[in-house]
Amino acid sequence: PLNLTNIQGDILSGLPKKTQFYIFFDIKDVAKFRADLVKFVPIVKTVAQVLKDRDDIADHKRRGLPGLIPMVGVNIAFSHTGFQKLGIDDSTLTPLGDNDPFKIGQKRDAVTNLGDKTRSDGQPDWDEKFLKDLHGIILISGESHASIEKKKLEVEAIFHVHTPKASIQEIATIRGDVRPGDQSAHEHFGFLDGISNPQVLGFDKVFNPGPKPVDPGVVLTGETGDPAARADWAVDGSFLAFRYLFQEVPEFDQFLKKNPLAKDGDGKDLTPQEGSDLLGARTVGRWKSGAPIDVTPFKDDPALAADPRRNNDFAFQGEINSQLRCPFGAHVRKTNPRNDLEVPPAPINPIPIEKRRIMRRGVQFGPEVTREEKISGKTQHGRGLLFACYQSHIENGFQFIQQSWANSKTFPPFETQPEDPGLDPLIGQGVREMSGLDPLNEQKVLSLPDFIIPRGGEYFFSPSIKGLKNTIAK
Ligand code: N7H
Repeated sequence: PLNLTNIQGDILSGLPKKTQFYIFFDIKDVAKFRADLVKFVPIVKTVAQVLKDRDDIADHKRRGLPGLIPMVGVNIAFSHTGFQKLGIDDSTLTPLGDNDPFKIGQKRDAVTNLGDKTRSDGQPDWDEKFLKDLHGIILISGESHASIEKKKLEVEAIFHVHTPKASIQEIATIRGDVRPGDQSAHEHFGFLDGISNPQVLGFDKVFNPGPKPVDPGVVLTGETGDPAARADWAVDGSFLAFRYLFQEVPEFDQFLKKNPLAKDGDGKDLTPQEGSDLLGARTVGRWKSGAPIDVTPFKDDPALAADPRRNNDFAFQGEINSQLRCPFGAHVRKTNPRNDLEVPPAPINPIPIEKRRIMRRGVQFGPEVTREEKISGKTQHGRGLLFACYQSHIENGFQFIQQSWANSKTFPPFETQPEDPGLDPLIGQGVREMSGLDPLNEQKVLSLPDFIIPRGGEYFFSPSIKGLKNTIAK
């Protein structure tokens, strides 16, 4: 069984997440940092502790007590340059050597593999702060701003930040917040998120119908299913791929408004509002409620969306080789093609997708859309997703999904279909064109503006507690 007291909490269970600080830091003084880390490790929240927190929250609710119980969680992860600075040999974390995404770092990967736009000097067109080397990230999450502010002061005190004895320097601190009210689990475009994450063997107790559970080594280094040999200290960790993704929400809404579908796939006339909603659902592959369009293609079904036994139970098999129910390029079909790859006769060569699964743990940042933005259709305030996902191999997970699936107009591959699927309409980088948005004219290609723009990121490794305590701290 997995040692849940050895694994950082965000990886398997997700830290409590109403509000989160992402603190990107540089190590200023290696000896001091390693000494300070001895005091920091005890406040790192493990999976076991997150599960205990959840029980406490459930108990609090059961007893009908008011408000939220104060609850914070702290995690830490390091980049390759961070390990270099610390003088720690991380070679078992980079099995691909000089091509390993962890080793080259996301700044270079963004330009060579991910397709991010570049500036004239060849750097990715990112926020300046992310063009520096970032040695690590500290995540602080909790139920209120007051709790995480307090925890941040505690963390800063441990590393003597703002004093001459400082062992780290904060390069950037970004606060993420779930959205208010009934939008709390929805991302900024309005779609329910966090429905489909891999169910992990040896960890999850209840398995809901959906993609088959994965070996723990798909997410955790050194566990069953991770093909790489890892040094002892590097076992039970996970790679954290972070992306600073801005979303142009008013522009997305205007696009849907300007291009409503006239009819659904049954030939039924739609009102402009219904036509725009269906178009939006077909870019994502789910309705805003979360209901998958592969199951309920032309009409939202909020009860289905809310039912964990049904809301992930689909595999694009309703109409093999067809975009009638769900476009090939729809975001959830691109990023988890399910039977498109796994089950003949649809795929040319069946390929298991287990090793492509990622554990998504992002949080929204930025304010709600204002009235002026709604009226003008133009973004005036930065907002989006602090995208974060865990996996045991970046080249199998995040990097592969972005480069080989989202950015590829011929994926998923079908022999019998004349049209290319096109890029992922939300995250695909390149010429964002996509077929299949109109269910009655699958070959029609629509061009889409860039609604999601990467402005930074890095690859980190989130070590086990033992790794932190025995190898990294001193
Ligand atoms: Fe995506 N969105 O609002 O449309 N994503 N995503 N994502 N995404 C998913 O099924 C979104 C991004 C995946 O197993 C849902 O839980 C936004 C990146 C994967 O069926 C919605 C951004 C990558 C899945 C969104 C963004 C992925 C997934 C449906 C950026 C990887 C699960 C909710 C701002 C490279 C697929 C759900 C599955 C689902 C949205 C980014 C991957 C609504 C707004 C960069 C693997």
